[in-house]
Amino acid sequence: MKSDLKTRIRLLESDFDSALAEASDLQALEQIRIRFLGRKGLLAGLFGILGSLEGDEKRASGHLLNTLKDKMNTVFSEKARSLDMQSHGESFFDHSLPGNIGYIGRLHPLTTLLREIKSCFQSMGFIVAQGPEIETEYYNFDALNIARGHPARDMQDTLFIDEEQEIVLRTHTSPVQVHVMENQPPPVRIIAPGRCYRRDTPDATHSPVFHQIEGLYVDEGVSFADLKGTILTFAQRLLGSDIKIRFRPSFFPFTEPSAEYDFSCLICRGRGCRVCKQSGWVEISGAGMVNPAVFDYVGYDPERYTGFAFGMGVERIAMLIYGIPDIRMFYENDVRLLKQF
Ligand code: 2U9
Repeated sequence: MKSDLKTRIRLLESDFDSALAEASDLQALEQIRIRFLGRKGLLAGLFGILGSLEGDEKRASGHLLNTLKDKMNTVFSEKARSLDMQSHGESFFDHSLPGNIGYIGRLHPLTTLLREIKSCFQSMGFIVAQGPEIETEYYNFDALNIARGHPARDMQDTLFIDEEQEIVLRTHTSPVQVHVMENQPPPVRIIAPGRCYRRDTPDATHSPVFHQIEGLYVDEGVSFADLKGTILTFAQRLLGSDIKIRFRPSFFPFTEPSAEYDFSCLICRGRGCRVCKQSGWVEISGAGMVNPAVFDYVGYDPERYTGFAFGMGVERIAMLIYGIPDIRMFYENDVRLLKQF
């Protein structure tokens, strides 16, 4: 009897679902109500059997039957409402159902980080400057004291649009600073964010297209200490007040003296870990005092004005912050990555 009643309950549910699915009008539905839910219907018949059971068996089967009764009444009512609305030429829509929120789009992690970096410098009085991504060799190289024959200018590193016309895809956003200085006297306090292009074979740390933010501050009396204070303030506003910075001597044609700057490791905060190879430091980018030769190109008096400049690769910082192992992941539009931000 026990397994018989539970089996009959399952069969009744299956027969009811099939009959309801086939019902196409209110008359057919009424027949189903009488057959399954009526006072002398199939469901009432199973409750009759219940009366002959005892103890746990009776409790378990009673629970199954009451659950089935609630379900049959609910789906029957929804079917009746649907057929009733159809008979009036309306389609049934249960407005009490939860909304289908779907997938809410998000900003790309590079966009978010670009906005955060810009905000750090804007809070220090820097203004965002934009410029063309297709540049002449003059603005991308010559005006930055990058002489003809310099390795950065050859075909290995630069994407030429028109070699004869000396048109290139900019390899950094430095040309933007040149345009700004050509068009205004000091003080200049700008950051130049944007896409840059290099003839690089894509791998885990190189991409032909990447994002840079460069900065430039030119005025009377600007010093290397101002550069260090600006980079430190940026690092701590972006990554936390415990972050430290350090500068190491370097060389760039457009800055003298030049330096590379490091942040204390974003992960271990300077204690040493796999990311910083136990050094406690991660290299970020380069900076320096603007080379007076650059001022000559834009007509600034190097006896009166000094300035500092810095660069940074946005993908590199994003990979450190978010722990992304491969730069190419930023451009694959894989929702499995983008949904995590
Ligand atoms: C002007 C004068 C000087 C911008 C600078 C760097 C150092 C630097 C890149 C290295 C790879 C950024 O991380 S990266 O993508 N750049 O290290 N850039 S100083 O100096 C300028 C810019 C404009 C007129």
